[in-house]
Amino acid sequence: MATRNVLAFDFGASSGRAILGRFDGDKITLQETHRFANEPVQAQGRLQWDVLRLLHETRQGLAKSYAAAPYASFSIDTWGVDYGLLDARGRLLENPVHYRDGRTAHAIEEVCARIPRQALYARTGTQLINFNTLFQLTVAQNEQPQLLALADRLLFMPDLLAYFLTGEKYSEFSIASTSQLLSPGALQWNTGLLAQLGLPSRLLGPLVDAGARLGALTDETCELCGIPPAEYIACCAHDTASAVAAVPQPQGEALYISSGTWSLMGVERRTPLLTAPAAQANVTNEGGYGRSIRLLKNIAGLWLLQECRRQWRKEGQDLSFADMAQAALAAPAFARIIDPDDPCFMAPGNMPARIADYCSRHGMTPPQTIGETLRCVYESLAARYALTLGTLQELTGSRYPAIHIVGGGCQDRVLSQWTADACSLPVICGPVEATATGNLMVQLIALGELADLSQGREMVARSFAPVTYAPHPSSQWDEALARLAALQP
Ligand code: LFR
Repeated sequence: MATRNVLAFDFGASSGRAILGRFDGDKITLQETHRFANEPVQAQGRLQWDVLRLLHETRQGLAKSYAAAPYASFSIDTWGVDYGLLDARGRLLENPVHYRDGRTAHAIEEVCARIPRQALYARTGTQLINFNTLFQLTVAQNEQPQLLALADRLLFMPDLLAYFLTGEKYSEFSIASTSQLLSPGALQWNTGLLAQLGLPSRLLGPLVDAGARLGALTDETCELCGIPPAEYIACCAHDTASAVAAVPQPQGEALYISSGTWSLMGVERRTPLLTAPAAQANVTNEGGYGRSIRLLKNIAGLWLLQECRRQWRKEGQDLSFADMAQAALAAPAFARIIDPDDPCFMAPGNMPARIADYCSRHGMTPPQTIGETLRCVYESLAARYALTLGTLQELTGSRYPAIHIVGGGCQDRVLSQWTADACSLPVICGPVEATATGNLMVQLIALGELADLSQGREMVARSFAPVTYAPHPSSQWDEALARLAALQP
């Protein structure tokens, strides 16, 4: 069979990449054809995405990838919740605001004064996190009513970039499902909720499923890039949904951690779970491929490590992630534990200082060295995974035989081993490029190269050899879990 080439753009919170996939009918091979920084810009009191730079880099990626190998189609995935507003002529009205911007700090309380937490959860199935699009829009409505009045269409980040390139305005299901603007598990805007909150539903346009074939590059882009008009196919436009699509599931229902800036830990289901305990645990029901439900928990993942690294670099210490893992391994074990999900770690800033401050405030000796700080973060993350495992098992009534870790974070051997130890379960790592692979796989299904998701997952399993970690449970981990549980508010 002839090789079929497809192109994925995967935008993370700190970088973006173009990845060319070559499918030979059996396996897929990946080639990174373009990588670029995605640096948010603090301006006029707001942390903002430099969206035109991202558009420019996407075009570079389209051209460079075409030079590497002509591709049949391309697709885009990004992080969730953030959006741009277009006017009636389709012009972008302002830069999209970063979800870590502080403008939504009190938005949950404001909305929940009108709709109680439990009711909001039952009507959306979405975890209550202050950065959800629903809360961002509520703040925009209060602070910039003239902006919303001018706006004609809201597009989430991947849909916005696709619109710039193709001129087509759609909202893909998985990315829309991060917004808290959908009815639970449905391809349907929750217009009743929007009306109750005084938010304009007219901003919300047609919803499509992943796999929809949505047109081709505009003449403008073809000319600028010097390439013919490739087709745009919607993948699971939410990066986590693309990653989950690429979790190989050799033994049935799998528990996964999509490990990157965030660690998203969860399971795939057919229907949303909207029970009171689910609301209490604040797990989310996001959309996946084929209208599946990703029941998952957001855990502050490698963010803490990334921010520590950034701070130490500023101070003249340039550490690789491998150096950091080694430093953690060499430091004394179980000296202190933090809650990685504490709101004090959310915004960008001096993370080592915040960790030290957190330790002091909770009666622990602050870490004195880089190694001690890292050991604390690593152990706290593994312990948080283990507590979340317990929560998910309780909520679903299922026991899971293993944990699949996918994404860049699964290359961290120390974290993977400690996750196995803390959770007392085997950890199966890979693929590292799960998000891009899931993005490419959905294009191949839409093009008829693969029959369905299970064939796609078989292709993933054939293409990327997993790395497995056997658990070494210990009473020290049990104690660490108990200490973390006691820290929770
Ligand atoms: C991961 C991710 C998470 C989402 C967070 C913010 O990259 O997409 O799934 O909760 O970023 O959008």
